[in-house]
Amino acid sequence: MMTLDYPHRRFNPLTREWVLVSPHRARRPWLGQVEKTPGEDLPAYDPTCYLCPGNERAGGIKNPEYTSTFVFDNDFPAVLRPEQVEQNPAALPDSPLFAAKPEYGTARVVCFSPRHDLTLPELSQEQVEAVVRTWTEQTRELGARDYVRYVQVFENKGAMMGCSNPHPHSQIWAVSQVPNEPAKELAAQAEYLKEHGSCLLCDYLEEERRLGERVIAENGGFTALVPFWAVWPFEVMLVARRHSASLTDLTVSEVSFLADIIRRITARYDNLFEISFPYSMGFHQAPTDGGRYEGQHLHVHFYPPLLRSATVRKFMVGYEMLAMPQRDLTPETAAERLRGLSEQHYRLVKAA
Ligand code: H2U
Ligand code: ZN
Repeated sequence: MMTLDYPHRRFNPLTREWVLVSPHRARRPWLGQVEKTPGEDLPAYDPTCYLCPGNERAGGIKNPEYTSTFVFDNDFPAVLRPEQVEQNPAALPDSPLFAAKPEYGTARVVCFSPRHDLTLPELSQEQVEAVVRTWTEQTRELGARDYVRYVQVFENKGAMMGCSNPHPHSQIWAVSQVPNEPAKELAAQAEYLKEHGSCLLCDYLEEERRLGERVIAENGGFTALVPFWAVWPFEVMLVARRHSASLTDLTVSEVSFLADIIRRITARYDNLFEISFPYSMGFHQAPTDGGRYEGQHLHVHFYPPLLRSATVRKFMVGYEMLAMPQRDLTPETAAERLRGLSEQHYRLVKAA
C-alpha cells in the first residue's frame, strides 16, 4: 500500500494535467456550507413530473405510457441541427484572437425506467442492461448522422449537480465537433500508442489490477477503480477490460458486464453516506466521423461532489479555479472506503 502523507502532485496521462494531493489536510474543520440531503421518499409516479409516463412536457407534448427506457429530443436543446440554424456561419468571426465556429447537434433525454423513484442501483440487472442498450443504440443512430462527430452520453444526478428532476434519466448530446475533454484524452491516447506501441488504458489497467490498491470491483468485462490521478474525492473510472473504443463495440456479454458494474458501483456510492449519491458520469468513446482511433479505449468517468459526509461537498474554487485541482483524501483511501462497502443497496436492505 502506497503511503504518501505529504503534499505531492500526480499526473493524469489521459488529460496530461496534474492534480495536487494534500493528504495531511483531510482533518481540517468545516464551518462552510452544509448541503441538504436528497429526499428519500419519492412516489413511484409523480403527476407533476415531466418525465413520468403519460405526463405532459414543455410545449404540451405528452410522454407515452412507456414501460422500459424512453428517449425523446430535448425540448430545450443546447445544440441545433444544421437545418434548424438560419444564421449564416460565415458571419462568425474567425481570427486568432476572435475565433468562433458553428456547432451543430442533437440533444436527447433518456429516461431509465417509468419509475420516478428508482435509480440505477435499485433497478434490476435486466433493466440496467436495457439502459446500456439504449445508450448504445443512440450512439449508433446519432453517430451515423453526417453532422455528428461525437456522441456524449452522460448522467447528471442529484440537485447538488444541478439536475432538475429526480426521475432517473441521462442525456445525450451528439455534436459536430469533439468536445474539450474527449479531445484531450484522444490526443493523449493517440500519442501514447505512437510512443509505446500499446494502449494507454490497457497498460494502466494491467498495472492497477496488479497493484490492487485502487481497484474497487470488477467482473469479466469491466474494472472499477479510483484513478491514481483522481480529482474528485470519490471519483471512479470504469475501464473496459477488452480494448474496445465505443459502446457500439460491446458484445452482448459485455453489455451485461457493464450493467452489472454500474449497478454495483452506484450501490456502493449510495451506501457510503446512505443517501442517493449525487454525481456527473459519462462515457468517453471514439468520434463517429469514420476516422481510425486505435488508441481510444472505452471508459466511464464518475465525478461525485461529496467529500466527507452527505452534506459536505468539495468545492472546485480558489486554487482549483486559478491554479490547479487539489484533493485532500488520497485516491488510495477513497478506494479503500468504497471497497469496504456492501453492494446490497441500503434501501433494499431496509425494505427487506
Ligand atoms: P437535467 O439532467 O440536468 O436534469 O436536465 C433535464 C433535461 O430535460 C434538460 O436538459 C430537458 C431540459 O432541457 N427538459 C425537456 O426536454 N422537456 C421538459 O419538459 C423539461 C426539461
Ligand atoms: Zn417522474
